[in-house]
Parts: sequence; C-alpha cells; structure tokens
Amino acid sequence: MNKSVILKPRTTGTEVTIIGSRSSGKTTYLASMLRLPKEFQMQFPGLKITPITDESKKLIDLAKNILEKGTKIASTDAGNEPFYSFQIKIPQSKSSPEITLDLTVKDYAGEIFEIAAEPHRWSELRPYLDDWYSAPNWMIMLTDWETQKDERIYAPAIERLLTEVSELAAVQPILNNLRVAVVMSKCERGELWPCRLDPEEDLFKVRLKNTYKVLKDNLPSSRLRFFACSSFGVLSDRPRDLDPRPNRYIPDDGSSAEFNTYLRDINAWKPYGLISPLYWLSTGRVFHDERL
Ligand SMILES: Nc1nc2c(ncn2[C@@H]2O[C@H](COP(=O)(O)OP(=O)(O)O)[C@@H](O)[C@H]2O)c(=O)[nH]1
Ligand SMILES: [Mg+2]
Repeated sequence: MNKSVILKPRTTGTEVTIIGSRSSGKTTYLASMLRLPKEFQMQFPGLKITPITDESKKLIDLAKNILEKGTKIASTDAGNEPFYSFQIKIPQSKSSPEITLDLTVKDYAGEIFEIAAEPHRWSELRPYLDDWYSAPNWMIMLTDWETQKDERIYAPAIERLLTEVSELAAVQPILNNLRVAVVMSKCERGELWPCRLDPEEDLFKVRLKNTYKVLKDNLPSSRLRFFACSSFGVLSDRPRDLDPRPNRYIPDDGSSAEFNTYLRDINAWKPYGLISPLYWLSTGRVFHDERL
C-alpha cells in the first residue's frame, strides 16, 4: 500500500546580512530569486516566493531589466541600505516537511566590506558593525579569485570581522551562534561550473587559500558552509540535453561578460543555488538539492 506521510509544516523567521565585495552580484542575486523563473516552478511544484515589502516588489521589476536588457544597477549607497522582506515556501519532499522561510535581508554596499581590509579606515566601519553583529546570519558573497584579492581584501576583511566577533561574544552571546554562508557567485563561468558540486574543496580551498584558512580557523564547521551560485545559470543542465555554455550574452565591444551582461536565452533561464544558502542559514540543515 502506498502510504503518504504528511509531515508537520514548519516556519522559521531569519534576518540575514549580505556582505561581500563590490560587483560580486549581491543585488542581482536577490532580484533573480524574487523573480523566480518558471523552470524552477516546474522542477519544484509548490515552490513559492512572496515579496512582503515594497522594496522587495521593486526588486522583481529590477530583475526583469537586468536579466533581459542588461540594465546596470546603481551600486547600493553606503548608509542607505534597503531591507528586503520576503517569504519562501518550499513544498514537502521525501525527507523534509513543507517549510516556510520568513526572511529579512539587508544588502550592504560592497565598499563597506572592502573597508574592513584597511585598518586606517576602520572608524568608518563602526556604524555598520553594530548592525552586522546583531543579525548573526551572514552571507558573504565573493566573485574573484586573483591572489591579490584573496590576500589583500577578502582574507584581511574577514579576519577583522571574525576577530571582533570572538572578542564580543563574551558580552553578546548571540555571536556564539554566528553562521556564515560563503558564496562564490557567477559560477556559470566555464572554469567554475564543474566546481559547483563541491565548492569547499574545489573552489575555496584551492582558489582562495588565505580566505579559506581565516574562515576555517575562526569558525567551527557546524557554523560555516561554502556554496556556489549563479543568477544566470547555463543554457541547459537537463541530463539528456546538456549545454553547459553560460546563459549570458557576450558583449561584442570587448568588455567583460562578468560585469556587463544579460541573459542569452530568456526562456532557458535557470539560476543555480540561490535558495540553498538561505535555507541553511535559516534551518542549520543542508537542502537536499543544492541546485535550488
Ligand atoms: N556572469 C554573471 N554576471 C552576474 C551574475 N550576477 C550578477 N552579475 C553581474 O555582475 C555585475 C554586478 O552585479 P550587482 O548585483 O550590481 O553586484 P553587487 O555590487 O554585489 O550588488 C552586474 O553587471 C551583473 O549583471 C551572475 O550570476 N553571472
Ligand atoms: Mg548592490
């Protein structure tokens, strides 16, 4: 007899702080997720994302412009960061009950993260730190892997933040629960796409050695996890019809496709790994299908 088990639905409310270097794709990430492509809805029937605030609704329109027309998004103004509230409903699967993630996400200017790497500018950082330390779920989004970025920006910035976290934890015990999801964005790039399957081993450990070491030295593995995502995705990841070419238009003026881009085939749009980091930050569990 086929017995279907109804598991009790769950709800979690989580505040997430998105930080990371300039142009790493933070705002595009949020816009793409809120737009939720049809392919996702077909693959995960019942998956629903509902914007709660007006700011989140505006992001959906922004996604259309960025992805279809390559409109440049203004970079986020430091000191004027928007709050995005939305709800992600993930249907029941074999192993987990239906779950609703209530999220409030703050998208910070990349400039602020980079300031953390410059000791003489730390006083400029102060107003942000209280904010970051009060919401102990961080998504750190990175996109480059040049040694210079690893050694001079990412590793020192993260070290500065985590050192202060451990000093403050004695008086602010919430920081003992800090969870950090480290995300490599734009992973549809040819040299990264195969590495998305095990981003810790194949991306961070080998390409961002200093950053990786700082993170591992300062956080236990239960509170640190590595992810790969792409707001654009590839042309097809269907097993019988693979086409791993990035789904992005290549500019013909010689400019970089990483910083000036839009979808090559809007109908094939299927981002990769957008929801998994938020799921882990909200629940502490790994979502069984990291493509989501
Ligand atoms: N190739 C590629 N480009 C992306 C992706 N996400 C964002 N971008 C591009 O990266 C640039 C910076 O994106 P933005 O979201 O403004 O970055 P932010 O400064 O971190 O908020 C824009 O030109 C985006 O089109 C992605 O998944 N793949
Ligand atoms: Mg931005």
